Amino acid sequence: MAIEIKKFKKILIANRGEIAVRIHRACQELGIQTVAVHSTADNDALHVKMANESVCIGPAQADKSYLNIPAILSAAEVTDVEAIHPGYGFLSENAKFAQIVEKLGFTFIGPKHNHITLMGDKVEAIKCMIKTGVPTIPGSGGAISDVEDAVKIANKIGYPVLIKAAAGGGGRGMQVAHSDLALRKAVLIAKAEAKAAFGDDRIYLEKFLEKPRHIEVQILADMHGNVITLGERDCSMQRRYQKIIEESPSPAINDKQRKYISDLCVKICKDIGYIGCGTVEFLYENDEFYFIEMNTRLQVEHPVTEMVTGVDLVKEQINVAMGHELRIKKNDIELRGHSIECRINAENAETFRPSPGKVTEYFVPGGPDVRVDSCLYNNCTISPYYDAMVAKLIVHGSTREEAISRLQRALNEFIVGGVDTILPLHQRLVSTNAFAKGEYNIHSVGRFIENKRL
Ligand code: MV4
Repeated sequence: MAIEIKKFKKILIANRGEIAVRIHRACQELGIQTVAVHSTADNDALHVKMANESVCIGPAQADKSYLNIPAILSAAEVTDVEAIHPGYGFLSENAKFAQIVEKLGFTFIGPKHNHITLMGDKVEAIKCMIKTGVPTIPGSGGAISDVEDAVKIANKIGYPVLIKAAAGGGGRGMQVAHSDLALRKAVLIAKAEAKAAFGDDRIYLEKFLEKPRHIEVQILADMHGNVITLGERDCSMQRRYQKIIEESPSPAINDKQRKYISDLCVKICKDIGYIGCGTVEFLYENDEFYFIEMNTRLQVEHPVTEMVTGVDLVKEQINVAMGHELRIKKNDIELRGHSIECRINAENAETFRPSPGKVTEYFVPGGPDVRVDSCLYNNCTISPYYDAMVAKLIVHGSTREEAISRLQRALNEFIVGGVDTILPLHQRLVSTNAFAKGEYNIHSVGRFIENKRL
């Protein structure tokens, strides 16, 4: 069957903040007009100022605006766009939204809704990976039927074990258990919590990995059967499931391991017929990789991949959605140098309390191989209603050492006045010996905050 090539003239960006700005920039370069949607709290937001048109879709609370499907669809109708880009968060992994967008004749700039559904169900995703031959963490390999089932599996794989919600993801609804007694209690708690949070009480069990790294692979796939991987990102520098520093390539793995996970990801995408951009997440411990989740969206940390591959992921994502073939078809894309991203949250660097308010001074670092993706401008206001991440500082260097010194230099130049940011935390983190050596895991930042050492 011939694939219809569409030419988008106008895209609605169903998001806010730095990612809405990022998507707008890609559209401009492709000669595509943009429509911003916004809440009343975002009347003066940068993404609204930059867009060619804008529509107010509701009050400040996200569920009444950025998550308001009828309001967003109405905005798409009245502005006569061909496509909707969901960004990350909000409606980006809402399969029902993707389905209704397509049903109304718009293009959803993302994967097919059935792939969002598949990967949103963590139990089904793991079953799919087992079928494809992707290594997963020893565990139940499916939903647990009852408490005794859980105890049996735990005794087979050994404690500690981790209980996860099938409808969870991103760390929501997890419980560690170190004994039969604790497990019996945790299963009941986890089920009740999953039921309350997701309306789905299915849970599954895995061996708890004590000191893993979080390594994820970026993929792109088109409608013509081409699948490419664009290297990996190491996202282990995180606090409470929120990544704060990401880098590519991972300082922990070698080229042979890189090729191994890349090949796994190509196989996954080909097996399920995945289209669009996506990320396959692995935990890495003791030289082994284990699949944990697949994200069916553009991610916050996509710029580090762009810096080492030279590929504009957002433009490529839009091109693929129009039915074009990927412009880069070889799978062994060239990875050049090293890139690191620091997420700049408007939070106190010690207490992590959000710090909304007016930005009274704003100076952005510059110089070679420094990039800032941000929604800030001088005298703008950071709203208390949304995520505290207001900017990302991304650097590139020919080596990891060069990238780190450039990052230190750029962090020192960065000024955000009037509100607290975690810039001082970043300065301390990237100046540790452990970070210089690339020796960190998912617990390192938490420990650093407590003991001032990685
Ligand atoms: C794990 C784990 C240890 N063992 N699974 C947290 C988010 C979700 N994507 C999976 N997560 C984890 N799964 C087993 N069997 C530790 C984590 C985890 C984590 C993973 C990635 C990045 C940050 C994390 C922070 C805490 C726990």
